[in-house]
Amino acid sequence: MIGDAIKRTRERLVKLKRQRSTQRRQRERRDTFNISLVGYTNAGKSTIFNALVKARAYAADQLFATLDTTTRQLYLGAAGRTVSLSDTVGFIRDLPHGLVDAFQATLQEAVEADLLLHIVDSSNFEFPEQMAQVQRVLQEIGAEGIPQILVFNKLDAVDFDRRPAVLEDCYEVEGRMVPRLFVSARSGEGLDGLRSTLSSTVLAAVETMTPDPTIELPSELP
Ligand SMILES: Nc1nc2c(ncn2[C@@H]2O[C@H](COP(=O)(O)OP(=O)(O)O)[C@@H](O)[C@H]2O)c(=O)[nH]1
Ligand SMILES: [Mg+2]
Repeated sequence: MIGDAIKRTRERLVKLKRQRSTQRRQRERRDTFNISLVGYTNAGKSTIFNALVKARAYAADQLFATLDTTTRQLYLGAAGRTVSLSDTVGFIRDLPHGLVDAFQATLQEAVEADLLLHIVDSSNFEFPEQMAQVQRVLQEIGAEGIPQILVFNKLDAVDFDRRPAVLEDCYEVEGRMVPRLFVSARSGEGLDGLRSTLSSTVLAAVETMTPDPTIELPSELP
């Protein structure tokens, strides 16, 4: 009987521990600024993620190379802040049966983000359709209202005569003007610009998020 009681208590402990760590993770998410990389499969999300955090998430020319979300802390020197950056799987339509559950977790990260980096393969002639598909998925999961920055990647693979004159501008996405940057995760071009845009965006967002300490709350309810 004592052996049974010990076993049951152990099991309860394990369960409690798991609940605790889930709660801690949720608390941490609330207290940090969360950025999620979204975009069509093969746009270069994992490569940009690696370049920004210098981690080694798997980048490969294949569908669904990464099924689960990878999250790393990213220090933005210009903002004097650490944010959390999440790599996600590609937002491709018509998911193969059985993969939907695996995608659910990664899509959840996107919904809970404070900012979405929408990565686009600018060397692919079908990028407008791919962007539209990503927007549709964002809408389906209720993430269409989250602020976005468009990162037009693979600038090194864009033909010389199609190269944009300026590397930072705005681009219309469903009637909204969204900040856009051209980068090459491969050559590193534009990544410093991306870091400084992230810093200023995070600073501006955090300023409006932090409650004004000069406003006094009533200490007693009438
Ligand atoms: N030419 C070029 N290829 C890139 C660039 N960024 C990523 N790639 C390649 O595009 C493929 C897909 O990259 P990956 O990061 O796995 O894309 P993801 O599916 O969006 O995560 C890989 O073969 C990368 O090496 C880039 O800036 N230029
Ligand atoms: Mg990837």
